[in-house]
Amino acid sequence: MDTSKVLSIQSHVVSGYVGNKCAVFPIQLLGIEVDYINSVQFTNHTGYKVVKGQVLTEKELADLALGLKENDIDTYSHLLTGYIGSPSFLKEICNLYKQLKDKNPDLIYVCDPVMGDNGKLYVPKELIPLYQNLIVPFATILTPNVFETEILTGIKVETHNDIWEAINVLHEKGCETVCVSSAEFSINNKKLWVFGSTRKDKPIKLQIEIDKLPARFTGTGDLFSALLLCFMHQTNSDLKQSLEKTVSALQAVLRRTLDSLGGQETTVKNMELKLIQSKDDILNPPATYVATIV
Ligand code: ATP
Ligand code: PLP
Ligand code: PXL
Repeated sequence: MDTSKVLSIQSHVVSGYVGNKCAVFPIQLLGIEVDYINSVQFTNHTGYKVVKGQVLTEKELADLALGLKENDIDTYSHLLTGYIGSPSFLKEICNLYKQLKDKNPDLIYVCDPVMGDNGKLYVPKELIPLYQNLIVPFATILTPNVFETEILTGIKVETHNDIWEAINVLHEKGCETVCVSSAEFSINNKKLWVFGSTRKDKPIKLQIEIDKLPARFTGTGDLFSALLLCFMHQTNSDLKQSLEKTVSALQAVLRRTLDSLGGQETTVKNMELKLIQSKDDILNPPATYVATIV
């Protein structure tokens, strides 16, 4: 029996799909147990004109961690984190990581170091050194985008070579597996690239080229990290298969989301991911993308 259990700490939205709403369904569908802490409870993601709701404080997170510990229900195989809005909350996540690691030395930490995109930082800059010093050395799998890769390493990424150099720096800082979840290069703005590298057991470097769809989605980074966690587990950490399945399932979700528009113009509401409707593609990703070994 699979005794794996994930603890996912991410946003909850009442309506729509980001954060835990993107992560919990695929993880359960793929047969892994998941407990989840909602770092915020908002009506919807922040791209809508109004956002109402509550933010969990670091003290409240510490309280939940203590409750799990005191009942001896804090044994997890995986910790998954995404968008974190404040330095003090990130520090409390580090404390919780230590608690879970003490309980299970084989704990796998999948961290999406959400800080920004396209040259724009959307978290307080005080989070940067915390990710650099407290998270990168401990993350088993890190899923930054290209901008976050630059911030974490100080390397300006303009070419594929720069990506590999930056990924090596992250490995040297202690991170076992790095997957750059999306990168664009000015030389070809119709393509997106995903890069993956592991230095564990059998080191491998991979890339996948994706045709960029003509739309802006929300929640795709969160879905990427959740799927990668599941497929790494399912394939016994075969990074090539895991990246291929992750990208293939994700692209199927995005295509279904676009197809559902049936020609209507895109709105923030009709661009919510068609995640539930894509359950078969998540369960058995079509073999549409093949990773190139670099
Ligand atoms: P994070 O900030 O969480 O690290 P990210 O910025 O890398 O995430 P996205 O840019 O949303 O997240 O990309 C994640 C994945 O979503 C990509 O690997 C790609 O498969 C898919 N994706 C996102 N937008 C598009 C698009 N317009 N066309 C095709 N694929 C897309
Ligand atoms: N603002 C907040 C509060 C977020 O949580 C996020 C997501 O990570 C963003 C902005 C960025 O969203 P996107 O990845 O769609 O640019
Ligand atoms: O995926 C990112 C995300 C997470 N959490 C909240 C968001 C968003 C993106 O907009 O608004 C609350």
